[in-house]
Amino acid sequence: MNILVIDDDAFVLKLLKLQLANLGQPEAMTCESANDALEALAGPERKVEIVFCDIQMPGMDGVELVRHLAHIEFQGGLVLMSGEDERILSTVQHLAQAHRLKVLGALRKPITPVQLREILQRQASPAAKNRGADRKIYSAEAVASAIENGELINYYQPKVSMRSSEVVGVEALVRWQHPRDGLVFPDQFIATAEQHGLIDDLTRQVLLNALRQCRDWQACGLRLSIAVNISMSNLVSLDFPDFIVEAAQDLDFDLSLLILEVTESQLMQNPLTALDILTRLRLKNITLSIDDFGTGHSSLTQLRDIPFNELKVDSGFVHNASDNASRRAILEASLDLARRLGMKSVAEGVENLADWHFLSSLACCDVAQGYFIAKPMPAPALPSWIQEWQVRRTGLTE
Ligand code: G
Ligand code: G
Ligand code: MN
Repeated sequence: MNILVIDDDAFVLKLLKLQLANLGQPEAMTCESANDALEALAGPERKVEIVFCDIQMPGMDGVELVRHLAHIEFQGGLVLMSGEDERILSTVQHLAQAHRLKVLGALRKPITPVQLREILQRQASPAAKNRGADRKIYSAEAVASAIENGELINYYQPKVSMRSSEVVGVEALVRWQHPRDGLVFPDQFIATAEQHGLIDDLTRQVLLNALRQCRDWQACGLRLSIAVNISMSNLVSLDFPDFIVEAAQDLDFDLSLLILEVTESQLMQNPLTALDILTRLRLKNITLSIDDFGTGHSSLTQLRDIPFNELKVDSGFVHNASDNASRRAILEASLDLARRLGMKSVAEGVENLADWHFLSSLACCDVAQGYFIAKPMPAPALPSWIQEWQVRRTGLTE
């Protein structure tokens, strides 16, 4: 493997080179400065597959290097190293991921042989090749025809009550059943739909499918709420609430079961129109949920100005909150905020038993959602999942 190690500390370079040699990688290049490294990366040599990079360096530091790597569209894996505090390290990791770099690890020094081996395996695995920059993004024409041909289907992720552990509802998450590429995820086409005026058609189709599905479940005795994601770009046509009301009337659907999850990934273009639409949706007894709370523009200003009645704490504050002081403080404050504003609270990203137990111990969260409970699934899989959950939940509440 073609590896490049960058650290201003010559001893660290020597040590890492030795450790890599012990793992069958004797050829690693080393650089004492980020400037030298950028030169090496631009050079005619073989393509570098992994960069190990110290964050704290005189001259160009790790944050600047990340910016340059993004600029040259570095396709390899990146490992960040630091002797600094954990929060700086994880901030740089987020920065690199936001730049769509493929981060293989963020490690405190000294790095152990076990950690190194894991990093090398991660880069070698085929899954790594499908992540990050290689992800296919579809054209507007392709997305438009997917909508037209009915190739979009909903997956559903269950939500359970923290008090009783009973299933209370599902969130609809759109997927594209692509005729050649298989199941395509929303991060590969939602942004395109938003940018090319297709999001309204897309959302309307997701909504109709969700309402129909929810009504069918009701007919078999499953009364579940249904949450649908809408984007700010849906809040520009004033007839959006009327469309929903009509659809619900046609299907004889009780709108108190509908939740609309609003994420503000971009700023509102027309705040007055958005507020008009959102307020009318509330008047029609639809629940309005502020999604990914605490991230992006999903903030306190929105809470103050928009009549939300549910708050979804972003998974970034929920998963691993028990052993991370900042996550924990933000999670607790968000749940408290929801309670004081008379809103229902939902915690996203409950990934494991520790997350579940920690959330239970806080005793102020209404609903939980996450891989620990269930991953998003196609509609026909839900009834048998519910049966499994009935067994599993008894062990959790005892
Ligand atoms: O599992 P998941 O990959 O489904 O979803 C990724 C992101 O796509 C999430 O932020 C989710 O809110 C968003 N998303 C999923 N379905 C829809 C949808 O129907 N409309 C919009 N606007 N966003 C969606
Ligand atoms: O932005 P929104 O909250 O709508 O996004 C939901 C997204 O979160 C979907 O992509 C869904 O697949 C994902 N998701 C659901 N549960 C978990 C979880 O426990 N952990 C993580 N990392 N993602 C989750
Ligand atoms: Mn959501």
